[in-house]
Amino acid sequence: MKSKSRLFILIIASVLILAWIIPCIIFQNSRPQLKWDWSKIDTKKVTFPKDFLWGTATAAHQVEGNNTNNQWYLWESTIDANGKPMIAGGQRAGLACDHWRRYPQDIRIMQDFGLNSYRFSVEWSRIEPQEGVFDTLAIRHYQDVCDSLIAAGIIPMVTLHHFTNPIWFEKKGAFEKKENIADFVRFTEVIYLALKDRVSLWCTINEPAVYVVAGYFQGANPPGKKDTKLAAIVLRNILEAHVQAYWKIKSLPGGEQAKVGLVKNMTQADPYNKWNPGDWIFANLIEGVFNGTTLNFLKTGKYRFVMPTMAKLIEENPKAVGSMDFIGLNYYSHYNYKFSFNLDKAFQAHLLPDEIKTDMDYASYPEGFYRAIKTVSEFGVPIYITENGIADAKDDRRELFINQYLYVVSKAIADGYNIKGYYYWSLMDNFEWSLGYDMKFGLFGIDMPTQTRYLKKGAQRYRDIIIESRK
Ligand code: GCO
Repeated sequence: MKSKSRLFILIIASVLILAWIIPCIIFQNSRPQLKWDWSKIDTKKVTFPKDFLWGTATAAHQVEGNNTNNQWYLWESTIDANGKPMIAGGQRAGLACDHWRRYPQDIRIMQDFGLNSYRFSVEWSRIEPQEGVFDTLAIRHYQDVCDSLIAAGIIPMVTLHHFTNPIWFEKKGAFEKKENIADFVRFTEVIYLALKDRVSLWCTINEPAVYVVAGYFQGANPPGKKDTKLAAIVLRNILEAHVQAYWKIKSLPGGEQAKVGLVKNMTQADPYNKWNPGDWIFANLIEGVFNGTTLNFLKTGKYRFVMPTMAKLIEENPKAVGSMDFIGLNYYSHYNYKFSFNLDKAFQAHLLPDEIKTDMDYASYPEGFYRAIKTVSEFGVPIYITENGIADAKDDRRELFINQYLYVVSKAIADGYNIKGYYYWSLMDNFEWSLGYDMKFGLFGIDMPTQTRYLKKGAQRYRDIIIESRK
């Protein structure tokens, strides 16, 4: 009898172990969790194409100063139900880096640094302060910025939408309403026609999934909603806005020659423990919605946003296929998730113990950068790294970060991935949205009272790599 019960227990235990391990092996094969031994990698051995674009990236609201006609300006004076300001410490973008006025000085800094491209966003609320009313002086400003860049040998890359909406657009419901997409397409046409003789690289929407998750799921960004069903609708609409803006540009004079792409943030959702099927199930659920929904829509035209018991939206738009001449990749890191029946806990991201921390809520994970490049290469179009950087107030990790992440770019190019340029986030410390000025992403720091820019020691490695790449 004893031997029978032992055999029974052995069989049950084996089945349970297999039911635990086999899914993890399947999950790991589907999404390998790369981990390199950096002690065996010489990150100084990097090479880049001679025509590679070396840039930095900024966004209007974060650097220009005095952007007071968009929803972020209103958000900055909003407090939550507990009386807590929505921006860390009640900070506001305010004068920011005064880039609206100081752009000639900043362009000189870029030129001295050796940069040959600059990604920046056009502030819609400046161009169209009221619905249908366009400010020719604001348009002139961005034409002058482009002329100054070109005169300095710096190629402009323009982002049409970088998180901010004019107040009048926000009041209409912004991208919550499909009919409002036409407003963004009209703005796209006005700006494209105004800058088409100066700009050949166009980013339609910056990080649609971040705009939606932060604004409609987490509630951390405006409009501060936590409505998964609405999030599914807004993501569909803002992706549709990209598609319509792309084809609008293509229909305009010179549009066929313009290079137009979408900027995708590829933060991976990974399991905290790769041998825990529950962690995998939850991580894959988030990965599917944060990355999969957007990537599959652009690849197949099929929009599928499914979060069991929370939201399900499935639609199709064949015009999404081929709506990118390039893909912009923003890469910072991954988040790791632990399964929990308590959804609030389950959606909490975790840091792995052995990863170098940044000042943000994620670690440095250069291997994830390689994974992201591999993922977006599936579109078969050129890749621009439109953002990559580290929040490092002490500037004691920036040089290592630059060495490791640019090693990844060099390795990816050597491995055959078609990467055309790299834009470091960011040129200078700036307004990091809900975290205010506490996060220091800049190559240059700023003494805010005097607005004096100063090059950070850790940033010099980026300049050295650029110089070495041209020898
Ligand atoms: C984003 C934006 C940038 C950020 C940068 C650092 O990803 O949120 O594109 O505006 O400032 O990524 O977080």
